[in-house]
Amino acid sequence: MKFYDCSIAPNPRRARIFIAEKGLEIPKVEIDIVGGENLKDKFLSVNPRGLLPVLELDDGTRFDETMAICKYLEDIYPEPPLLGTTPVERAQIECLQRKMEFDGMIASSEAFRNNTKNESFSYRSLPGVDGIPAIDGLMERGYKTLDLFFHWLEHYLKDSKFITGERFTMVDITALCAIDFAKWAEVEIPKENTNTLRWYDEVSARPSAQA
Ligand SMILES: N[C@@H](CCC(=O)N[C@@H](CS)C(=O)NCC(=O)O)C(=O)O
Repeated sequence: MKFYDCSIAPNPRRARIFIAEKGLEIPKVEIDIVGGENLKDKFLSVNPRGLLPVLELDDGTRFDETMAICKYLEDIYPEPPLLGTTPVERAQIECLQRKMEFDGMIASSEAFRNNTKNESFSYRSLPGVDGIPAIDGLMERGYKTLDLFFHWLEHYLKDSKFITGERFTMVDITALCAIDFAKWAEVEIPKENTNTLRWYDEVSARPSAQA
């Protein structure tokens, strides 16, 4: 297997943390998104949409979505389980994983990528080859959605150690990466969200968070 990575980017980080939690060593190929390497022919022959991460199998099969990569690895390496162990748990984790991704990851992306004053990214409202110019209203929607993300995250963490209960899962990985991504748009965990702050310190201290 081969993992096409970008060490500073939030979606590759989700997959990297997942891989580290599984204790796997997968050879990495670093692609420089800031320098535009993902939009050059060499990488476009790997993923024509110019997006990272990508997992390539030894037979050349490729997966270019973070969750597809994680689901594949969970099937092949079930321990420790990060996507649930029963049909009910898997469905519950899927519900929350999607909420963290849409309200956290995508909202951070909207807030960061639609800032017309940020010259490095304002010309790329969408990542990859489909980049379109920044759209002001999307930045505002991103910030408003992040408020809701933090509100609901605090609610989920009120009575449990991790977001879905007593076990660390993909939901925690996506939420952690979304929070660190939100900092790019200068949004931090609200000071009064004490459960989220407690959880954030704990998950950030896991060795996988440094992967
Ligand atoms: N839905 C994809 C999103 C992938 C994505 O947006 N990747 C970003 C890095 S976090 C990217 O490749 N950006 C390239 C760019 O900005 O041109 C996934 O979950 O893997």
